[in-house]
Amino acid sequence: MTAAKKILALCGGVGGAKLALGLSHILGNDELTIVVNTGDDFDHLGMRICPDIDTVTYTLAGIVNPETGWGRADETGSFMEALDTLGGEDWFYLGDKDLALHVARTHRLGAGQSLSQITESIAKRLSIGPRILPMSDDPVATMVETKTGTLAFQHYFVRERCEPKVTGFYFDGIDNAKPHPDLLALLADQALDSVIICPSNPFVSIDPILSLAGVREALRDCPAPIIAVSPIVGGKAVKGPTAKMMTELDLAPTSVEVLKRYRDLLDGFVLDERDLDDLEQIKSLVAHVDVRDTLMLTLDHKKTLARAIIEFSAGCQ
Ligand code: FO1
Repeated sequence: MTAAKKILALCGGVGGAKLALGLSHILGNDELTIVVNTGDDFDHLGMRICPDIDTVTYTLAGIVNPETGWGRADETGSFMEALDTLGGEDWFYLGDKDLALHVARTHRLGAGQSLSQITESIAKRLSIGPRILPMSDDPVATMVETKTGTLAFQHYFVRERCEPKVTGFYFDGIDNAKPHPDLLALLADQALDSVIICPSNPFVSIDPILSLAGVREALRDCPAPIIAVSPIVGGKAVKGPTAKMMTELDLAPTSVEVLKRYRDLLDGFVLDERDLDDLEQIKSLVAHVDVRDTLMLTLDHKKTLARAIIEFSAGCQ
């Protein structure tokens, strides 16, 4: 029998959730904790919406919409149709089943439960094994600075379809938000085997987690190897605006630039096999490099990549 592992994954929405799903298949339930960005969270139509937590939850429960990567599979749209008829705000799509989660969460928050308690109880109801942990129980809101003004994240991402040109980001509430205590405890745990930064957007998915008070310091002091998986494949983001944001910020849309965001923290970096042009430069920036097919189109791909990453991280000490 092999010894139990202790793996911490830091994750945003769709891309990160794919690797989290792979990890959940090859690790035991108690071996994996997934800390999720909450900077995308917002209040909408009187409800608290937590897109990245919900994407990870639905993905691990096997009920995510396979076409979008967010929301639920086999969804219906009666609520949106009725809302539209009444002239309600319909730019943010809320399927009927998905709606139940937002209503339940908002109700429980109003009754005084914390986001992490609610997330844990919903995960249990959906028979999810690994622990899904919001980065913080305190509200943090990612704000996108653009050439045409500052936008709340979902307004930029969904309502404006990522069209405005990005000039910067900040995280409203970050100074008053405490990282979830279990995140700090895990980072200080001598038994932790590795920290995996999932292939998520470095600016709006991972940076909010790293910007919480004490998290960067805890990562620097963490005894376990820290590795990041590039969200860039073939010079493009698999999904979402990562590459577009990089270009607008005058950064080349490459894995090298992603690596530079975390360079002070990393022991290892996983580069996609389509980005071999970056290999030499990456080798000069980080101690350990692994080259893989990171596209994760099927469950088998997700499991294969997850297994390879666990093995790679074990050699990054
Ligand atoms: N993304 C969209 O592009 N359009 C939507 O209407 C939309 C609705 C939505 C509802 C619930 C949810 O959990 C996620 C939703 N997303 C939608 C995805 C989400 O806003 C983004 O993928 C993330 O915030 C970026 O990680």
